[in-house]
Amino acid sequence: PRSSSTFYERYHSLENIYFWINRTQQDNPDTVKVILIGSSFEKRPLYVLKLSVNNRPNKKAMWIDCGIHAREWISPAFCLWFVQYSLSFYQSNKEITNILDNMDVYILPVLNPDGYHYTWTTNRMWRKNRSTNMSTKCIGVDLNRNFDANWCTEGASDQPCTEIYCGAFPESEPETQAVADFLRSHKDIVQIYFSIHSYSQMLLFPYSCTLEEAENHSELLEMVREAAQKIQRHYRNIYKYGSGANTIYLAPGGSDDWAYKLGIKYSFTFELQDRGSYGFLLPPSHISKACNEALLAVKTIALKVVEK
Ligand code: ING
Ligand code: ZN
Repeated sequence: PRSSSTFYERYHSLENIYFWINRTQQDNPDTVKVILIGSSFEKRPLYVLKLSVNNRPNKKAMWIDCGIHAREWISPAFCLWFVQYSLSFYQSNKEITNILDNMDVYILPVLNPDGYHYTWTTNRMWRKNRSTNMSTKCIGVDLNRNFDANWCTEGASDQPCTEIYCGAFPESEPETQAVADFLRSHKDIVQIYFSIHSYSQMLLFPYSCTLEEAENHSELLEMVREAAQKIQRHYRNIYKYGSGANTIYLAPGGSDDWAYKLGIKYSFTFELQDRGSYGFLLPPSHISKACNEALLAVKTIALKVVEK
């Protein structure tokens, strides 16, 4: 029932997510820092939350970004969910405690704020960012085709009016550039990369930009297999898993492939609920289960890396 749903079981406007970021930092000054990593095409700030529970030097880190595609509302909801869970259950849940004791977490709740805002005001099904270009009247670049990983080959389009437009050149978009610059400057500490999408219930890893296997393919496969198995046992829900190109489709210019090629050997894209009944319009009543499934997968993989 609506009366009993919490803040985290609802979708939130961009403005409210900005308020939430600010309040979360103020309420947890020892644990949460807010880092401005850049701004969007329409000049909205791109804030990353850094969760860090102790001052141990030389800690590794994990990155999670949400909301690269505007209409995938469950994705930003997951980033908020993850932060809330981490802050609430550090010291009481042994897995999240172990993870946070060993790594900092960088969370970008809305990678594509202009697109997200546009889905709240104008077109619920918008996917791309909102950048304009003199040479066309069509708006937006698919930010998950704009990274420098076999950029704009088969599975992307150089036509600005399509949903999978790769942009004028790799990292042409300020949102892509901000993420890429941050990860380049933190590549020695970031061990795990997660990008959260919906829908279709899949746990994916590189490559999506080629049918070739990643160097540690079997290790990545084992990680997502275990995560999918845990989701099935705990939540009775099926997630497919495998490399992107083999499991979903060939798609160049994606963020996880780029992060992998940068040297982040544990790089993943999750497609959260559902498998198409509601698609992008997942009802708020499903947020809790969808986020708990993804949380279990993140924890499973992060623990594997911590325990290596
Ligand atoms: N799916 C992703 C997309 O951008 C993907 C699939 C994963 C592409 C990893 C590239 C790399 O098309 C959705 N739902 O957006
Ligand atoms: Zn997506």
